[in-house]
Amino acid sequence: NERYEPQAIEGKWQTRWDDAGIFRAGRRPGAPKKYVLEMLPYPSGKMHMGHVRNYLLGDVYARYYWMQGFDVLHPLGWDALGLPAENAAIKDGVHPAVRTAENIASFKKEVKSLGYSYDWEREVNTSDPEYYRWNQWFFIQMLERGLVYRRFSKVNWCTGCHTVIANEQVKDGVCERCDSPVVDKEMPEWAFRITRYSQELLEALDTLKEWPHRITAAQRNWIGRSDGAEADFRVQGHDAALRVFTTRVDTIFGCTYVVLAPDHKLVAQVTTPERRAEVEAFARRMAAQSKTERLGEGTEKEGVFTGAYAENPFTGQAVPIWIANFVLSDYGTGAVMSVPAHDERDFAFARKYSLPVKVVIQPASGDKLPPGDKLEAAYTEYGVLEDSGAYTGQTSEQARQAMAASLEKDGKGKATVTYRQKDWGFSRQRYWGTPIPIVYCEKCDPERQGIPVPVDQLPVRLPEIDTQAVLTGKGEPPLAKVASWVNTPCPKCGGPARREAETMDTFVDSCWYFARYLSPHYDAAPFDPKEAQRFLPVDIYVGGPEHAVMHLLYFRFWTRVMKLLGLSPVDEPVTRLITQGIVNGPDARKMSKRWGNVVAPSSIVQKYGADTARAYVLFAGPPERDFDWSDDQVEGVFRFLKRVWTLAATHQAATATATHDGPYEGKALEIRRAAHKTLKRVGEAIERLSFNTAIAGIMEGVNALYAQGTPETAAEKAAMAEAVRLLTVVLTPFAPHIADEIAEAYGGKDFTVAQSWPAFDPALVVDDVIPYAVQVNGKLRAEIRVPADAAEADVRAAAEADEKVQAALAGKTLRKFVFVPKRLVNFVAT
Ligand code: ANZ
Ligand code: ZN
Repeated sequence: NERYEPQAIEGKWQTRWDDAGIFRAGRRPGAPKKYVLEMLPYPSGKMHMGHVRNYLLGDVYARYYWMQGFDVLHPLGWDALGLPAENAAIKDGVHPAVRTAENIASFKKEVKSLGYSYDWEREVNTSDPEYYRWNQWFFIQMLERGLVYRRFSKVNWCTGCHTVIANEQVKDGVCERCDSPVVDKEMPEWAFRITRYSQELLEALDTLKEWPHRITAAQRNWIGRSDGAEADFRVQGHDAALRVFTTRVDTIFGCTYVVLAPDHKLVAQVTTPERRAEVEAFARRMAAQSKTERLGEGTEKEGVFTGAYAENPFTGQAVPIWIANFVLSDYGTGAVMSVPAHDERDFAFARKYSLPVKVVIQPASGDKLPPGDKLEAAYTEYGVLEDSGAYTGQTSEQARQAMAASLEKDGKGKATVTYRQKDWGFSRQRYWGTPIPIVYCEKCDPERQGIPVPVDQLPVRLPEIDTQAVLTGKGEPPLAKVASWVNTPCPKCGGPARREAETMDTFVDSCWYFARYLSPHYDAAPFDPKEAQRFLPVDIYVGGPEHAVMHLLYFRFWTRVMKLLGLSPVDEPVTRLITQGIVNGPDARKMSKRWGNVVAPSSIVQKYGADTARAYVLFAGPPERDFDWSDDQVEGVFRFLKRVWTLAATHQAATATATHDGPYEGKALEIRRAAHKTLKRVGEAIERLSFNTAIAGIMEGVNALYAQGTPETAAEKAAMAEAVRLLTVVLTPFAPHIADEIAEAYGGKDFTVAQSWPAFDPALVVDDVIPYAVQVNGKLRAEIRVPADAAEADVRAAAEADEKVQAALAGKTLRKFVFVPKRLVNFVAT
């Protein structure tokens, strides 16, 4: 066929791939494995370009790895439970299960139209009782091990969604999803004791070498380990010591007073008779204030002297004991050592009450601070100790450790570790979630701790409901209204009991779905441990960076639980994480209904075919960066595929069966050089996640082949036939349909993806390699070596792949890229 008509060939190949089962994981049992995964979608009705891009990034690797001889697992499933379907049901009365099934069907059709290499036999649907049964099973295992517990706590209650939502979902006091105000509510709730793993989760971040730095940094910050110390100050004239908590024990020689919370238990004991009236009045006034009043931004720091003195554990020096509004009794030890020279709050307080200020830390730079009485502001950085006895001259870091050790040795204190991370409350007052497998029986369980449903009675299924009567969005949790379901015999005594009416946060579903794909219908456990041995961890995981701290932390936690339960051998779920950038509309705003700038994938597939849609989205920019949609570029990519088609069609009759044994010279050699260089370039670009330059490389290769004109001799024809076949190889990850169509026309017997990725001939790719200097903001950061004729995009990609350059660019926004051919590149970033 002379004309490139994608619509005429794409469906055919999709069916053939499916029928042949070429994407079935496990079909190469002896080969090494690769597990390529994209974050499972929430099946809203329509697929958008963000999904297209997400799955493509995985798809390129999956196909490439098949061609590298791996046994590849590349599955897709549905995050089918959750709020949006239930909120929609409240509006229009359509049962969430019905809507979800429809959405999945239409979403899946769109996914299929793009020709992704999924193993559809592994499809998982989290709203299927066959799936959520294992959420319940995990819950019970974790309950038995103290990793699930019931607590009373202040929760974030969304007044719009009528449910508890996670801290991370509250943005400036309103719900991230519905923009309604979020209020505090005291409620019993179920929680996972994720904090038992805080330290492990933190330490293991160092092993995640192939995760984007900003994701591991966000997790580190979220876990928020803080290393502090407790130290005892003996109270003079009393047989008592007050214990302070500090994160800066290195400043202890600069402590000039200590402060107790007004309701600290030592206050009454140590206050001197002459100070008693004033201290008691102050404490009473504080007791009448709320925390926010006491600690609010505009609240002036105030306090009173107790009349008593305490001795610094290092110097024995006596300092006055105060009480003040800013010290809380329920944080740390309820007592603070104040170091006005090095803490802003203490500084303000000391100036206000004319307490001494003593400098004990000097900047590491060598600058000198003025003496305490001349100091204008606290110096709060780390530095070098002075006037600190045996510790003088040490750095803050050294002194913190040495001083904590000394306190511990003398029995006067210890080093402490605290974490900002909290346990994960996962109770939700919604219908469309996994029922929590718990029963409350007044007789067997008067404390209402909850009795777990016996494992052999799982799953606890969601009941059929009268949607309009139950999903009202008001009052008690929906399941509490379903009498026939909520009333159940007690598993212990058989007497009347009630089920837990709350359901689980859907983040539970996404904690372990990647393992369910291993054996999606296994029914002896959540998944087959033998398959876990084979396929875990996930080698490549692609998803949005917005999941940095919830999903990506929760599923790391869950992976540890799966190991604890003997199900899986791995500590970490994912080796390499790729976070994709956003697809903006043509107007540089994120594609969204709100802006009316959405380009529907189906419209592109219909007009240009899936291959153009795929190649364009991958060509438009590096995977981790945002890009703005451009219709012109879509056209350009379509024209490029047409050129590929025409090249193949033009030479097919004359060359497809050509053979040549002898040497290749002149034009024949040039054709081979162009083909092998392209092969090399594309393979290397894929390895370093530079799909845009891979496609640019194919484009240049095609141009180079056109430039050679019509092959005449047997050698030239054989070279051209080889070149076209190699083109189909390199096109396969990006534009697989056209690749298979051309390969077949050239006598290919098997799908391109089932062939092995050929090695390029080193003799054909030799090029002069030259050094480039890589600067960031004009400063030399690296030197890279690239082919002398490398295009700007390749030089840039090679520069961006350099670790030192990445480190220098981390956290910055690129403003400008300067390219001086054959000499240097410079990234201007702020
Ligand atoms: C001495 C010191 C010197 C401090 C210095 C800081 C800087 P984070 O990091 O939030 O844990 N603190 C301790 N307990 C307190 C309480 N109950 N109420 C109010 N403040 C309290 O904060 C720990 C720091 O907060 C501690 O370290 C203590 O002040 C104060 F140059 O101790 B620091
Ligand atoms: Zn009972």
